[in-house]
Amino acid sequence: MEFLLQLFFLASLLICNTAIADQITKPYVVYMGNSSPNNINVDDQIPESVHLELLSSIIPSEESERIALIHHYSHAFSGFSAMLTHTEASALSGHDGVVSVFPDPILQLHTTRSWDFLDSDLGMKPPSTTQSHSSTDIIIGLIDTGIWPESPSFRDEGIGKVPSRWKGVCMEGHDFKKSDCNRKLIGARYYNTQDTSGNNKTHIEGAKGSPRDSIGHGTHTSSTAAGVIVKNASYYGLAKGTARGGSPSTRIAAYKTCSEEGCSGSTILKAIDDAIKDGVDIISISIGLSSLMQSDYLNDPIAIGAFHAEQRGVMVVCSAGNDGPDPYTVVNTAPWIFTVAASNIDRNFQSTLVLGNGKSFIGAGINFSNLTSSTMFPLVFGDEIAAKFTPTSEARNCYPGSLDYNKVAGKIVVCVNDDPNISRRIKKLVLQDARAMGMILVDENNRDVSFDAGAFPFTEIGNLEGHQILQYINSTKNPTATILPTIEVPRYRPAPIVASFSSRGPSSLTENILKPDVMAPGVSILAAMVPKSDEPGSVPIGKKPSLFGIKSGTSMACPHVSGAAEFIKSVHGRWTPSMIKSALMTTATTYNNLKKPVTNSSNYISNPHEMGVGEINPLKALNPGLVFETNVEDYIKFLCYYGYSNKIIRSMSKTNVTCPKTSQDLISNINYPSISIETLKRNQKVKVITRTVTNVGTFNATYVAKVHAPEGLVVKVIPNKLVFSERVQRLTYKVSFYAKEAHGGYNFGSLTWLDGRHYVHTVFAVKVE
Ligand SMILES: *[C@@H]1O[C@H](CO)[C@@H](O)[C@H](O)[C@H]1NC(C)=O
Ligand SMILES: *[C@@H]1O[C@H](CO)[C@@H](O)[C@H](O)[C@H]1NC(C)=O
Ligand SMILES: *[C@@H]1O[C@H](CO)[C@@H](O)[C@H](O)[C@H]1NC(C)=O
Ligand SMILES: *[C@@H]1O[C@H](CO)[C@@H](O)[C@H](O)[C@H]1NC(C)=O
Ligand SMILES: *[C@@H]1O[C@H](CO)[C@@H](O)[C@H](O)[C@H]1NC(C)=O
Ligand SMILES: *[C@@H]1O[C@H](CO)[C@@H](O)[C@H](O)[C@H]1NC(C)=O
Ligand SMILES: *[C@@H]1O[C@H](CO)[C@@H](O)[C@H](O)[C@H]1NC(C)=O
Ligand SMILES: *[C@@H]1O[C@H](CO)[C@@H](O)[C@H](O)[C@H]1NC(C)=O
Ligand SMILES: CC(=O)N[C@H]1CO[C@H](CO)[C@@H](O)[C@@H]1O
Repeated sequence: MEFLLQLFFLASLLICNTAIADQITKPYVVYMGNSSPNNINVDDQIPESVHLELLSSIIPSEESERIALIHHYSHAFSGFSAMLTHTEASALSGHDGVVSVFPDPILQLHTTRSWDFLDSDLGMKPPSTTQSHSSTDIIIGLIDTGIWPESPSFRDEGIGKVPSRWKGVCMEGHDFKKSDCNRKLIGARYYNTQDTSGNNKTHIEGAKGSPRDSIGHGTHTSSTAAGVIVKNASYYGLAKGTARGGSPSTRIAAYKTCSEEGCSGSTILKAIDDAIKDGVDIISISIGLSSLMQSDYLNDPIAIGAFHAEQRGVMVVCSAGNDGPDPYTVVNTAPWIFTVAASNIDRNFQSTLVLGNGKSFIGAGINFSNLTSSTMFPLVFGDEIAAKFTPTSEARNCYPGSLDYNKVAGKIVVCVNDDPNISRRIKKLVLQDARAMGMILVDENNRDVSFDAGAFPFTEIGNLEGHQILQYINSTKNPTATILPTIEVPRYRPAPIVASFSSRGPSSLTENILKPDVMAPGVSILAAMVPKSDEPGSVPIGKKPSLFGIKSGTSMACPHVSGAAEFIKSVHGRWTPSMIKSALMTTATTYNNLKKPVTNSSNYISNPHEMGVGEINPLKALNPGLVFETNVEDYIKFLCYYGYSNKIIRSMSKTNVTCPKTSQDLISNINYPSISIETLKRNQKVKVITRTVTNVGTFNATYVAKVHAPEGLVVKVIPNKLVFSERVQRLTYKVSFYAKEAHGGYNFGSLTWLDGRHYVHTVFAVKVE
């Protein structure tokens, strides 16, 4: 009896809870497909009243104050965001004309997992020779944390007047005036978003919004993508050189969608809608969903916005994410997005560790240490100086609260990194707070990305060196050490190397498109920064905060590709986004500066799931010979094969499509500049893939195919010779894969078209079962 009562009680609790849960409103995005046929001007707005009417049909009239839109999408696509209960959201998703309804996600900036990594430099050689005949009218939109307009990277001397087709605005806000925009920074918008209470929109709009960047991320990415040339830029003397964007004449429009807490998805979608309407050519987004949160393209605001941008000829370049090196971590993987992985550059920062016995070790790190090799300090291992009642397993990791402060002061402390939860930055703060003299971090995995410890002596070494140092500590009564100031190692080899943090393919949504697409510099990138000190000790004593900063992340790689795309667009003004993407992909290099295959950070030859088709080479991409055009019909086919209904695709494309058949296998056949096949069975007959290339080189070119395939995988190209003439500009060929003798798992290889002048390099990834 009692048992039954309890059950009853539990059940009523549950019912109660769901009832309450249903009263709770939270922000949702309601996506309603294309706004109008593509040829119609994006100015033709959908009136707000249309969306309000839809809302009022599902929100009870006694709660009419909730009939309000947070964002209203009306230019390139239709929809809105609003505060809804779960039930209302479900009701809406069944509504005619609604494509998808999903909770407004919080997306992350792709700088670093925390504010942990720090780095430097420009990997791209300045394409200045071709500047003379290039157009200066390219406009890039950066969806990011805003911009710090005073940076020398955004000066407008020598830049012509604002292109007349620009329809954007320079919004005024807190500490941001119209006059902060100029002929370089032509537009700036911000959005009031943090509508978590959901009740009073006007109240939130009163908050002190501004396009001004207070974090530094957007300023850094903008200057990498399109900053003007600034001579003698450096980070307190490090990484000294000329800072510049990919195409210094490009105009910048800043769309601020992120704060310290992250970026609201509904706001990013609004910014994309605005950027398309404003007239940008390229949108650069160094932001993404967490790799664990991806579930569907139509629940991902970047995928939705980018689809409509692509439809209207606006290119969207995105970062791949920083969740590597595990597989299936890449994000922003829709085929209409250009997905960028991160590599190091040919510059490294080293800070040398000297032991009392005279041995020295080269570690990685950026520091403004004032120590010298003539004075040694006591050296201890965190393990030996645990606080009372603290397990040594925590002390050896230098967790907050784990160390006996009395035994830390004045010493150099060795810490290990068994658990990635506590970042390098936290450990450094722990030791700094305990008045340690310096820190030696033993960490095999993150050494490729130099950590900026500011004025605190810091170095990071691998397990092998770590073991030797612990042995030295054991071997002597009074172990001592010192950490010398950071030196910069130019012309560092090998470079590029795939950065350890860079998210890896294959994509968790479909393995029939190869992702990431390409790799670009994203480790230790020097670019404009907001000159302020975030925490004590980050600015060297007696110096002013630096105008330039060193940062790492796929966030830093993405604007390098956006900059390269601007550069190509400035020379080939009529090329579509997919032609530019193809040019950058088929000319990418898979070799490093030692003329050896590119490796990952543990020295293995890297594969296309790590680096895509390779590191971009913007100069070569100007003259690719052949390009793969992926057009809107290809993307519509993709949506069909992926399994979306005719109704959804018709709504997204405003065309009367009827999907031919639905099979994820067919995705491999859309005209993409790389090939990926999710399953090829050993006992299967050949699998045939079709591709069409467009000749953008000279007439009368003849290309011959050359295949590189792993042992056992038979790859044939039919025909293996392509003859172009004045009349024949496009040619189609087939590639067949036969796996009877192939190794199980992913097989990687390439097919290159050669005409004596061009190498049109295409990569394939085939999973054999
Ligand atoms: C919203 O806030 C404004 C300004 O603070 C106030 O005047 C207004 O009455 C509020 N509206 C609601 C519905 O609470
Ligand atoms: C370059 O900057 C440094 C400080 O970082 C300064 O001392 C030096 O005079 C500058 N050189 C030129 C040519 O401006
Ligand atoms: C590098 O590649 C090897 C071989 O594919 C792999 O085992 C290793 O985990 C990779 N290392 C990193 C850091 O990605
Ligand atoms: C290094 O600089 C710090 C901060 O200015 C100072 O307290 C310390 O004594 C200096 N150390 C040496 C060895 O000069
Ligand atoms: C680290 O984080 C993971 C997942 O967030 C968690 O499972 C694990 O317990 C954490 N480790 C420690 C030592 O806190
Ligand atoms: C140092 O000594 C401790 C205790 O004697 C021992 O557990 C540890 O393995 C030694 N470490 C090395 C690197 O030899
Ligand atoms: C759309 O296509 C279907 C089948 O292909 C056809 O029956 C229908 O008439 C078409 N509708 C329009 C508006 O073209
Ligand atoms: C291409 O070949 C045709 C026929 O051989 C010739 O008439 C034409 O001049 C050639 N065009 C170029 C650009 O070489
Ligand atoms: C790389 C770098 O800036 N190193 C600095 C470390 O700190 C010493 C002393 O403050 C400077 O002389 C170095 O230039």
